[in-house]
Amino acid sequence: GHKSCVLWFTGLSGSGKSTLANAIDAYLFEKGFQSYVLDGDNIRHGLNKDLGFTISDRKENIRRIGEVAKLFVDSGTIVSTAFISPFEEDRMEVRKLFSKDEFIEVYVYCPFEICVKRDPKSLYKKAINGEIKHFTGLTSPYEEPKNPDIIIDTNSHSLEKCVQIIINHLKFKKIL
Ligand code: GGZ
Repeated sequence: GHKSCVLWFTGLSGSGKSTLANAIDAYLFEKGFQSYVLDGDNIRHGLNKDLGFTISDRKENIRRIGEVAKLFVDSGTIVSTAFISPFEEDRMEVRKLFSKDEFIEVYVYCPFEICVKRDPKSLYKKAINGEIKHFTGLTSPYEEPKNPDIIIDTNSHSLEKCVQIIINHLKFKKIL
């Protein structure tokens, strides 16, 4: 068996949050553990399709995702959330929904210039050309986590190494 928790990934667009969350999910599934990923695909297209990218919409986005993540943790699942979640205050509010060991904030660090270079969806290009308003890191702020439980540098480590760092943390914390 295993304990439930939320792996709360935060970082810039293109930093690797979804890639990492999905790789963790695949690892846990393979071990027979109960795991689920919340990301833009299943949240912003459904529950939160009324929300855009203004500061107040982002805050409400994160608040709702925190509540949904809590339901998953109550169900016994290890839930990985992959949202920019740019504001320290909002991440702190979500943390309060959980017990000390249930909320694991993972700062997916990647230098801004590298994210711009990666630009897998050409969103930075569009934002630089003014086609997308208030884009994180350009025209909307990203507040770095002050006290993350884990920092992962996706520019310096392979995906496999990043997964291993997180799995080791889960084992160290006796979640797995
Ligand atoms: C940032 C945007 C924006 C703007 C669309 N700013 O790289 P992606 O595409 O797949 O991830 C980004 C995602 C950000 O949504 P979140 O729900 O994670 O943001 S927040 O936590 O701040 O509410 C990006 C895409 O949506 N996207 N417009 N203006 N990212």
